[in-house]
Amino acid sequence: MYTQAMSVGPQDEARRLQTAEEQARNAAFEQRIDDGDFIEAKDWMPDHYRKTLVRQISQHAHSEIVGMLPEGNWITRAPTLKRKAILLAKVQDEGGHGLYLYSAAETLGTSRDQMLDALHTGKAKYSSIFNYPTLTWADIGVIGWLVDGAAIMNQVPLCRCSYGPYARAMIRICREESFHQRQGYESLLTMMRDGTDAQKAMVQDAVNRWWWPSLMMFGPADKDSPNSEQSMRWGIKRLSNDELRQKFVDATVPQAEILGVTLPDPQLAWNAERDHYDFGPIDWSEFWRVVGGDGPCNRERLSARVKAWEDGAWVRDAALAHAQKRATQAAAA
Ligand code: BYC
Repeated sequence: MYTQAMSVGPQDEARRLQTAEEQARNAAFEQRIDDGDFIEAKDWMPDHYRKTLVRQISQHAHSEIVGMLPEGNWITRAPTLKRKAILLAKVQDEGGHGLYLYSAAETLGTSRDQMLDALHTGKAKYSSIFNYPTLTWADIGVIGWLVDGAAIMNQVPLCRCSYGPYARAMIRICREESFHQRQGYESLLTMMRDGTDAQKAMVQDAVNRWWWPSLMMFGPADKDSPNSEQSMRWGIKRLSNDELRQKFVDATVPQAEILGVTLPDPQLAWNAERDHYDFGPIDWSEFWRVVGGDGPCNRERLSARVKAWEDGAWVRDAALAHAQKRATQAAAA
């Protein structure tokens, strides 16, 4: 019995060889990452790399389509035809971003139905920011300025992500996000320059409510971010959560000064030694509560998504039936 346990049979030998082969594949993969190569859908990749990408890209896709909801609320109430047309285009863009991202995630072998099922059953995450309500028209401008501004800061480095299909989707998304940020800023500038006192106060109130949640978009502090180290090692993330948050604060403070709004942080101050703005502590308990499903609008957002999915079932059925009919006709011709 003892000798049997010690013996190296053909199966053990195969396992040992497979391990050596796997090690070589892993080393070749790591080398490609170090060389800055793009990894493509058909290339070999470690399971953990694939899972990390599916997690991040699908969460990102969910954020885009859930992100349509708070803004969609205001399409019927936009103050002018011009603002309505801009908002319609923006919300439609977010839907498009979701579709590019679901397609990019599908190249990794996960179906769209699986990803959407995870969203609808509350298993998948989406950005915490979309669990806050849009109470006034100024919120729409502030979402463009701060939320899309934070999104661009986070997403421009993703254009250099090591996974080719994600990186290419991000290039187009970032171009559109840039228009989103500018339209938001311009709408706020109009209210702050030409608006009534009540409108100016409305902008300030919206800034007060969205500032901290926007800083939370970048994710937990680096020391509490379980995925960052490996994702940065693989070139999925190029800059850390804290680095991006700092870049966002540095870029946004001067914009707030031009707008004439204050940011709701008494500790916000230029630090010449660091060459950056210092800012106050983030309420991480609020962040984790919202991520955990208990934010102001989590239930409303999820039920709106589930309803849209259920109400759209007949469209999906009709499209499938039509595609099948065409395929049958083509086969018979
Ligand atoms: N909200 O280890 P960490 C948009 C989760 S769309 C919720 O740092 P990672 C827009 C994180 O998933 C904006 N959850 O994670 C759309 C992880 O949980 P799991 C969306 C968050 O992945 C429409 C755990 O916390 N942008 O802007 O290394 C209209 C630990 O975090 C959040 C993207 O998705 C959060 N804020 O880094 C307008 C960009 N933060 O999965 C605008 C792509 C963290 O381990 N994603 N978590 O259970 C990323 O860059 C990264 O995934 C993150 C997080 C920086 C967000």
